[in-house]
Amino acid sequence: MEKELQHYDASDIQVLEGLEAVRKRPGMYIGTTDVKGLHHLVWEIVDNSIDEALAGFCKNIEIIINKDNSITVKDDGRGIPTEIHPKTGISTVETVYTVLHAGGKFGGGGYKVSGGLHGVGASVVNALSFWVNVNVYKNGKIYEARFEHGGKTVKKLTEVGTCEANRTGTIVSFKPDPDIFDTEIYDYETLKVRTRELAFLNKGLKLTLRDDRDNIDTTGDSFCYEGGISEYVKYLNRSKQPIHNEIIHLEGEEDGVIFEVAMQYNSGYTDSIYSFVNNINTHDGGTHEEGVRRALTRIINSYAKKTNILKEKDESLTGDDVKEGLTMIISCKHPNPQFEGQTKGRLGNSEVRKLADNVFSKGFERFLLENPDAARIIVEKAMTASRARVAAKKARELTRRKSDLDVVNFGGKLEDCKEKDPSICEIFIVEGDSAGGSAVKGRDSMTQAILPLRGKILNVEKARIDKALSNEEIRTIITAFGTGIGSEFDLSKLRYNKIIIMTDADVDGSHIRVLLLTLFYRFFRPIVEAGHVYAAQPPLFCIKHGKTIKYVLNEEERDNYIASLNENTKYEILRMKGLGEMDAEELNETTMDINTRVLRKITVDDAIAADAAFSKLMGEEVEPRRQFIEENATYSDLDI
Ligand code: 1YM
Repeated sequence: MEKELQHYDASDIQVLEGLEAVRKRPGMYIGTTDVKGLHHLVWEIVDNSIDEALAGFCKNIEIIINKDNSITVKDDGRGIPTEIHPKTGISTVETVYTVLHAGGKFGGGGYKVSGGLHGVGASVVNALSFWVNVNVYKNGKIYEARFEHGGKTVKKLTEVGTCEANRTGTIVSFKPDPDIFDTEIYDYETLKVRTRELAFLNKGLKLTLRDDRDNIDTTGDSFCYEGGISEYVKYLNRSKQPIHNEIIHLEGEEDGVIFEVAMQYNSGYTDSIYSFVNNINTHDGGTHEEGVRRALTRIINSYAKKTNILKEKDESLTGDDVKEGLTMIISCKHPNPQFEGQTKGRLGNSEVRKLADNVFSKGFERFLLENPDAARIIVEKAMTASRARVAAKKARELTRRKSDLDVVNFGGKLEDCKEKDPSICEIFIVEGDSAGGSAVKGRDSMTQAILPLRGKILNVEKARIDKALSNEEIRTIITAFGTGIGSEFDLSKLRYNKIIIMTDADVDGSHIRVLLLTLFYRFFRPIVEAGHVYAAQPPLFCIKHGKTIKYVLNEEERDNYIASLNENTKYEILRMKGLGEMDAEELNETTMDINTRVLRKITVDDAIAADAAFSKLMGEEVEPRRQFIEENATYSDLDI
């Protein structure tokens, strides 16, 4: 469809296809008729206002959700032309809203880029609406046209009043047709996210969103960013730690194609690179992204070599090395974009690759030369990433080789279970060798494997993958799980259905548990998400009376139990000291036996929230971590 729309010319502006065609196959024009399609209508109308802003005539756009879930979009552009259109014999407003292939080449002159439906958006919205009302302010007059029931004109463009001589603009209201859409309810947050994004992508343009459905007086949200995509980068990095102050912003134009990029590195290890063409997210990249990536790698390498930060003997930095911790927005405005791929999420225009490379390499090279401090930090970050990549590869090969061997006894540490069917196997990761010893004796050796840990494992939040992999304990865990890590991770290879962390009920135990969870969260997130991770709950007290021995998890249970005892029972309370001090039988009964033990499932409901919590907990800041461990020292709860 995209192709067909892009290959018409001005002489084709005639009724090629009635709006009925749009109603018959709405999916062809707006993708879906679910809640997504419903919201899509708004952006088709807003697109016309944005085009007017890009042409330099519009500064303010207002979007309002009305009481009846209809939408109003207002702009202060020139107003849609009101004259009779020579080709159709009806007003241009009516033509734009009722003729499917009108738009695009209309009006002529000015800078015009379009995403999405390339100018047919207004007629598509009209076709899929119960009613549409258009008002144009221009020449001191107010004009109005109205369409109902899928775009049938019920009021031709008419003068309905006067306005201040210098006021211009367009106001469009529409109510989506309930016969077409599965839902009629607009979601404010959905509209807000995209409204904010459009403000970032179109610097200086003010976009306002308001919800008039509730009776409470809402002022809505207003977005206007003079810094454009630079402010977008700043926004994305808001809860991260940038490693240089400046946000690098580069811009260039050639043959009507505007190309812009903004970037800043943060101390993290992942990248956030988003690219747009005519304000549309190009999820699958394309030539604009390729040009930048190529130039970024080339320029950092040449700078690093020139300044001798990268030595002769060093390996060249790869594309992956230079994007570690990079937050970047690429925005291209193109008069004739070719969207490719299954979901049209890839820019295909080959000339853009060169433009992107040129603009980026010139500007970025200059930035590095003018900001030697930032340049050094950026290059050194890429070099650390490079070293980590090389070391991680070696370590991965090592663990891979190990896992090819008989895993039963590797490293002499893992006491594996006999059963091979993962669905009934469990692994206990146990704090300390002595508890490990008891656990081995007390386990059900058919289905329960034991992996004792010596002391504390490495804090992986603070360490890169290479350092983590050089840690013996971590390597053993990776090999035992069988899933691999990183790009090689495969959940289906997990060798145990339950991974049970068994640590003492004290501060050290809590600390080890948090370290393990951090490791799992960073390297084996799908295992946590799939609910395979548990914390064992060893008892804190043992109550003996007569021949009875009762284990309880905490003070509350202890007190309740004692209260339940017969008044003249002469009883004894023992505080359990640690896993290591229990004998095999005790450990089995209290903590391991599937019939008597208490396990707590570790869940990650919200991966993003968990990530933030882990960063806070495990990052550089000592105080929040200390507080957390102290608060959790009673072993009562650990909610990630
Ligand atoms: C709330 C929706 O549609 N604004 C809008 C649309 C147009 C113009 C200005 C406009 C464009 C041109 C010249 C031009 C459109 N005009 C046409 C067409 N807001 C909204 N604001 N003069 C005014 O492109 O040259 C289509 S959209 F085709 F008639 F020119």
